[in-house]
Amino acid sequence: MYSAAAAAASPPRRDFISVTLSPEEVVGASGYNNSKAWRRRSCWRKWKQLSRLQRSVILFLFAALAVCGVISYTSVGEPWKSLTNKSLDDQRTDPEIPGLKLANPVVLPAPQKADSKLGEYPELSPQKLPKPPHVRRGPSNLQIKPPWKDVRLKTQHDTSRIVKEPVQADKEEKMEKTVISWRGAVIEPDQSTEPPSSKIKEPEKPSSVEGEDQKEPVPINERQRAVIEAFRHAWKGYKDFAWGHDELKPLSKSYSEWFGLGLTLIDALDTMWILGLKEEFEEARKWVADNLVFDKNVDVNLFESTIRILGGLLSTYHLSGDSLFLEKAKDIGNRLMPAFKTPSKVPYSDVNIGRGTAHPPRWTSDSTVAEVTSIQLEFRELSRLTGDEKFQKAVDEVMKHVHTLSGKNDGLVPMFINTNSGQFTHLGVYTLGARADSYYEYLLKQWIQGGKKENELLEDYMRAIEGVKKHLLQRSQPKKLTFVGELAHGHFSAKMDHLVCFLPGTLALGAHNGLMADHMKLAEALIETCYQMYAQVETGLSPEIVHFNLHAQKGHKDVEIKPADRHNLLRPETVESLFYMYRFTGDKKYQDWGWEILQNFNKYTRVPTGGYTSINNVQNPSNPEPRDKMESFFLGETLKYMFLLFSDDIDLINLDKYVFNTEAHPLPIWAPA
Ligand code: DMJ
Repeated sequence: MYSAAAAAASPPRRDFISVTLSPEEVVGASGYNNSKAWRRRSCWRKWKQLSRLQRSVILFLFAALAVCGVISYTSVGEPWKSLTNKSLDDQRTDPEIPGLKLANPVVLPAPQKADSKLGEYPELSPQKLPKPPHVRRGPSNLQIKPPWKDVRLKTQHDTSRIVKEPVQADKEEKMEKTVISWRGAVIEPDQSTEPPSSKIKEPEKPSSVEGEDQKEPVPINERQRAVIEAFRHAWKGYKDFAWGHDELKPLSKSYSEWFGLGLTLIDALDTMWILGLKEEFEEARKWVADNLVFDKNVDVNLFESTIRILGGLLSTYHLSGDSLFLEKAKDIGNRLMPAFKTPSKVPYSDVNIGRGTAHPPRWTSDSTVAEVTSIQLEFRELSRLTGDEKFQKAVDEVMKHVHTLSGKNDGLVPMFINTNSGQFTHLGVYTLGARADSYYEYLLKQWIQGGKKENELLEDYMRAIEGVKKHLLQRSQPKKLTFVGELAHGHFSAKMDHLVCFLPGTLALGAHNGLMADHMKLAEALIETCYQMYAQVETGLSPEIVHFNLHAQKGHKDVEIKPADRHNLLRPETVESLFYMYRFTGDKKYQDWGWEILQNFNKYTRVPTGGYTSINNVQNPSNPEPRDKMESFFLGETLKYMFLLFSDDIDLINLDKYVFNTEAHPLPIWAPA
């Protein structure tokens, strides 16, 4: 474990070079004569006295030094340039929370040509953050080690990786260099510009088998052990009373069905893998092999089944290398495709996976914006793995369409979109909570997944964050917490869903990937707020929705809770953001906050006979009113992010290699072609 104090106390390591001088070389031994002519003569004499071999060695050393000098100049040059640029960028931003300085409306500069005015914008470079104190052991092509040795690598792919033809490479090089710039962040898609979809030719291998490294497993710590214990307790309830069903009802010792597809089991597969729960994983795998059948006359929600089932199967395939999960992923992916058969190609919300028919909800022909724009990571990855373009084409089309739509407010999107017209509906209401949240998350994450080449995604993301700063940020009283409110037809509401707490993590991820430094500052402020949404409540657990006080009133905290909003569904967003914040800053307070939250989950939501339950009243510690339901995301997300938060091993799902979908299923970042 890292200790900043210990590091500061330990003396710096010193290296010594010993030089032996002959007596006449010692100053004073032969008298001091420092004339230029004497020094030149003496050097030449020395040189002549050397043997031929000695002279060759010295000349060779000089040549080697010169080569090293040239190499190190070029590699030091870039970071130096970006550091200089970063400080320029910093000068342009507000020293506090830049978003609160709303006086200057931000305008997205028109795309610049690479050769014009480039000097005006700092180059995009990974933000320099204090190095976190994590253990890094050796190279890590494989970020995560299988939790046991006899791992079954059942992959049946014998296909080779795509080999880029020289002609294509040449073509790319000659392409016009378009530069996307956003107040200082400049993206030069120099080798890019071709949409990834057109490059899909052959299936890819799972990331787990691409490069086995020799990394030793990092021992788990006490807090991680506590997460494992919590997981086992939850799993016991599921196994005893809900095995193979969607969700556990831990109090009534029964289950509820949503799609009838073993939702909790599938959502939890990769968590078990990451936590190293071999037996549990094997048992669950057997259920998938023997019982998971998608040929069922059942309506499923496209978004929910994509992020939980398709996402869960894909990530488990990557981690385990077991082709069973890819086969199942292909099956469900194909069965979800009818959703895209709409006049506008904006998908319907529901699909009957047995009949191959899709439809919107009964009362409307609208879909939710977050739902149609947060299925992309999964479908794109399915195309990459299968070599079948149709999945990616369908979801990319939705993004391209949404990119061009009117009705946005400085990058902020309405909550509904019509599947016939393809237009936004219910205009004028903007939130980062329910129905819009993961639209923003997936803009950034798709850009990262695709190797940071798809400029429209980045452009939309950057514009949206500026929109958040301009329209939705406010400060509460008395603690001056920065929060993200909502805008309804020009009226600001100080309401914030717990769902919005994904945002600090996403902002931090963007900053880690080279976006503006003020995103990180905003992330720091917002995660503090999300933590306060727990800390200021009687049970230490956040309600579903809070309202912030904009005016100081005696005896009032920052956070107000309405009776209808005081439930807690065991949601992950705050823990998720704590995980990102700890990974990128190494600040242990984030782990401590997560630890508090875990203890409060144990105190108020744990059911003695197995499982955890959502509660109705976070304000009543003596009776939090259990709701009798354990959501699948408690195992899929909340406990997984807890475990990762408490880990000091940055290779345990390395964030430069994996991107998490919105249900915490890690998918590989595509390597550059
Ligand atoms: C999850 O299904 C996903 O995180 C989704 O993006 C939002 N809702 C739940 C968790 O709260």
